[in-house]
Amino acid sequence: MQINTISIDNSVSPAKIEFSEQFNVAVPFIDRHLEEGRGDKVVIKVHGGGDVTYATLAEHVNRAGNALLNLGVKPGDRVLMMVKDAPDFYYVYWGAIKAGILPVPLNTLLRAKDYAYMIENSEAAGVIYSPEFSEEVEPSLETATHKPPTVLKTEGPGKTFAMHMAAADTTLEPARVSPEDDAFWLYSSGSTGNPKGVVHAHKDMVITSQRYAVETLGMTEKDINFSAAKLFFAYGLGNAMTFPLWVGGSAILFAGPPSPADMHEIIETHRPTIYYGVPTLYAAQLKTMGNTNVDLSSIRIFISAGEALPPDLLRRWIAKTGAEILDGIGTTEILHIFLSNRPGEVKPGASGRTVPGYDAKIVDDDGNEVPDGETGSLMIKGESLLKLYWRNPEKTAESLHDGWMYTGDTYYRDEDGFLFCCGRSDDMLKVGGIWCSPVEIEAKLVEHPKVLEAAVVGRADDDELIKPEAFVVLNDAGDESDALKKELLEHCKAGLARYKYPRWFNFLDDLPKTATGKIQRFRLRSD
Ligand code: 3UK
Repeated sequence: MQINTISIDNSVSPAKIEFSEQFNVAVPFIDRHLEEGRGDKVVIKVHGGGDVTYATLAEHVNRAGNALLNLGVKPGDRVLMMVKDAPDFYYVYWGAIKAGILPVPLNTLLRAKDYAYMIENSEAAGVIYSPEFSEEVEPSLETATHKPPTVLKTEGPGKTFAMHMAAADTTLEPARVSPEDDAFWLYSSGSTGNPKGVVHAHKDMVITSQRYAVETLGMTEKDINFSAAKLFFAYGLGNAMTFPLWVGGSAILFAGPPSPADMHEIIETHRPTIYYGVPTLYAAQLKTMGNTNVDLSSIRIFISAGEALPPDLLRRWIAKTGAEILDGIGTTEILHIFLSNRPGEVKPGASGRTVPGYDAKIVDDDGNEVPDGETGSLMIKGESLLKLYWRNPEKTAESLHDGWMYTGDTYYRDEDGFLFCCGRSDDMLKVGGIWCSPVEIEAKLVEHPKVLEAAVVGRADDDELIKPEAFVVLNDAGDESDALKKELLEHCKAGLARYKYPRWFNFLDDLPKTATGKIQRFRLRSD
């Protein structure tokens, strides 16, 4: 019997992908490259030093998997990762998967309160974190009512996961699992309530890599991938890890925040062939390029996702660089991009057409498909959809219908089959490509002693990119001042993830509400 293998039949379109009954995804993504003679090939280029070959990767993945098992973590257990973009991320993630343990990469920009919730909600057996994030991770471990038995920093002074890896065996039998078994989780935010654990199966990374990276982008082992979006996002996870590992290519990793200057330096130094950004960053890069010449000639494909790429920004980018950007939409639940523009076939303002293997339909409130040109709710069918939301059967039932998933986005389709995004069907915002819940920012504002009530909506900035705007009702109307706006700004910056603070503040006498007292955010939007 074949185990841990995939067969791809290219004679049909889309290609037919079949998995062996026993299938651990770490085998084709990690071990296969040694069999295919890539042992000495560099898979990870770390900006600032330290290349990793496929052979070193495979050895460290085995060590990491064994280290987790030696520490008492069991197959099926969850290990939360607050790990920066570095080879450690690959080791912990794939070591866990190979051992049948579920890695859960978390957004490293979050705060202690967010982590405490995820530790409790996942009942994690382990937490592995980069020392850079101690300030938020350590207090979360103190306050969480669930205490993960294994807590280790990746590196640094004291006991580290690296020490456990060094002491562990270099060979590891892949856990016997099936293509449909749980492989890893990601957390996704919602407009109300807490983040939800999105459970993905072993087969899902094969699907996204084959459907998007190979069949849509034509990625090969020659490609050098550089993602401004970090590995902990589903977007970055595909760009900078699963896609290169699928095709036998390589990725450049950079642990710092994605400033335009650093992006340009890395591009010129390491000469990537595929670059993945978000609209906010492309806008910032354009501003920086106004004064300098940047050599982007190594890049054959520029990609944008996370939020819609404004047509004017795309036009300005093409005018300046001569290169197009491929906008595509993905979600954590579908794991990667399922609608995309193609090289040479870009429509400004569109998310593109369906990626092979995915079907899209746009439906009205009764679930009936609407004619082309009419807006409705975007639903997607495909092979990489989440299995379920962890311990949230209501949300699972609400989102999944006969293999179709509600994305929560409003779209229309034109006569050429291009799909255009018209915004969210809920109040959620994407700020710099990252989820931002108005409810969370409102709750933070209301914590301030002078604030009675608050409402937060999205407002387009000069680049047509959405940022949070706050409408605040004060306890004492007489307190309205610019000094108080500044105080509220500092209050938000101190208590929320960095990207979530409101960029504009307004004072109102009262908020627009429904008869049942629900805030009508749409009445505050300026569009
Ligand atoms: C919005 C877009 C318009 C949209 C993601 C690439 O962003 C990703 O996943 P998330 O779960 O957010 C999903 C939501 O973000 N969105 C993303 N891309 C676009 N809206 N145009 C776009 N190009 O509201 C969607 O529902 O954070 C992006 C790959 C994998 C991903 N998970």
